[in-house]
Amino acid sequence: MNPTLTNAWKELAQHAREWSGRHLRDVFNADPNRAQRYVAEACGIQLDYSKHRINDRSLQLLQGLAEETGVRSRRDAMFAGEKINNTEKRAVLHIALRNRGSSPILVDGQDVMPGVRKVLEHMSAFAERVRGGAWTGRGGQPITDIVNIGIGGSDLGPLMVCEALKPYGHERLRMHFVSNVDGAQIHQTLRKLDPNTTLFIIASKTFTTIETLTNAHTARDWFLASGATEADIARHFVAVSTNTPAVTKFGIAAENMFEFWDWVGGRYSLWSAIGLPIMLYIGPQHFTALLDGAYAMDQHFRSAPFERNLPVLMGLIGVWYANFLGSPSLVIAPYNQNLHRLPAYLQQLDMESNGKGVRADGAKVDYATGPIIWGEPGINGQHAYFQLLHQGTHLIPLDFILALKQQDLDPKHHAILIASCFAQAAALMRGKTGDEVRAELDKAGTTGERTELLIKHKTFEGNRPSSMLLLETLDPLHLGALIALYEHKIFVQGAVWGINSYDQWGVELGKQLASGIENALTGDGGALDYDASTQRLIALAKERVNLKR
Ligand code: G6Q
Repeated sequence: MNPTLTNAWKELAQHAREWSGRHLRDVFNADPNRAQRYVAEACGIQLDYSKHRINDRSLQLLQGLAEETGVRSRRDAMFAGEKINNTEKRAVLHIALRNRGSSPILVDGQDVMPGVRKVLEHMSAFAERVRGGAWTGRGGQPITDIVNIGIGGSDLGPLMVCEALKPYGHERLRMHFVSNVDGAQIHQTLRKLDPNTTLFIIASKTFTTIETLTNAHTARDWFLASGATEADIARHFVAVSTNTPAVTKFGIAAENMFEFWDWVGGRYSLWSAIGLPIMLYIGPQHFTALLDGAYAMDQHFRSAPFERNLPVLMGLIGVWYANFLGSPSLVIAPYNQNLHRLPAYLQQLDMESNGKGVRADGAKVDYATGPIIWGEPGINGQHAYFQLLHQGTHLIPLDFILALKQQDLDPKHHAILIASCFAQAAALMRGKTGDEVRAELDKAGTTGERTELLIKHKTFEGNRPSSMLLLETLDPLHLGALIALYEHKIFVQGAVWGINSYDQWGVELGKQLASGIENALTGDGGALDYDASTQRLIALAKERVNLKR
């Protein structure tokens, strides 16, 4: 449905006018309980949303919008295995991958849970052997290095989680992730490795992705060139895919393939066999805790009332900024170093899901949809992009993410980390008035015209909103819950906007276009189907560099 036709949308548009000219500083001053009231908590994650341009009326209207646009029934349809990915006619069941309940989840009348459990057992048995040293390379030595070759959804999730959970990693195993088809990445990685103790995971849902297959063939050639035989491949190459024939054709035996299903979207797949590198690195027990955390968040999303439901609150606050306050962007600022790949991971998760201009029913939207997601670890961001957030001309809300506790915690470092995070959120909200700057300048002895000039530059408008997401600790359980929180936040927004968050035709286009140009670059023919600019670029590349298939 078109959300702009709902009553709530019209009232929200009206209500948004009340917010123009209102400063969060005054909103806090007027309500001494605001800091306590605008906090929600679930699964060891606290969401403080008090520093947003919202009040009780805004929240009530936004929840009304969720009701009118059918967020509740769509959520239930997803959990029931209905084919809510209508363009690809697929169910959307990453929630089944971490389902700890005993009820079946049906797709086309078939319970998917036995298959899910079987693959998890296959992964665990394999992981135990590799970790324990029983699975050896061709020379009989234990595996020391694991290279995941995959891209997009088959790379970012496992990479982000392995980085986030480094303190839980196996001490003998070094993890490597190769995604880019730029040969520099695979060659630089291979240079460091011993073929006799390296295990490659070829991760591709389709097993047709050119980047992954090119890197996989290069890895196999490198392995064979070291003196290994075709028969040795079985001990050094495993695959994660939905495409058994293509995996077998590559030379990987069926028993070394870990299966998943078309109802797992690439960017939602780290809970499936795509998470194999995670399980190898942190072990089956910690991997199970990751699933448990996500399952707990699934239960919260399914059952908590909207006014205390974390994904619903975050989703609706995002809709408020995108559609009523004119903000096109959201910054992800984790304050823990091990979460340094979280912004990139969430960038894909959100932008590939909700970067859509057509509703599920085929109608073109005439309202903003998915936000532009970007960011870097917050503490580094303070020394870089935060300037624009403080004094630039765009309204860009932030998600501050901070784990209160973590492994490798140095209290002295952690105090500075936490202080910086809280201080930034406070400064963005509060700003700094001209009078405060003047007082500082007076104290420093600055006078006259210079004072007047500096006041203009050193005044911070403030009124810049943010969420504060506090994790009790950064461990597998809380990380699982955090990722699932974002998955469901994206779901809520997609449901309000009436779009299909689970297809990715933009990604498919890229895959199609590259193969046509590659033919033109490596063959004799031109590329007559392309525009003049692209043809000129193709001719230039052909003239300057020797390319081959
Ligand atoms: C994810 C996207 C995309 C996909 C990659 C890799 O949702 O569809 O990022 O994961 O293009 O695809 P394969 O796993 O099929 O190689």
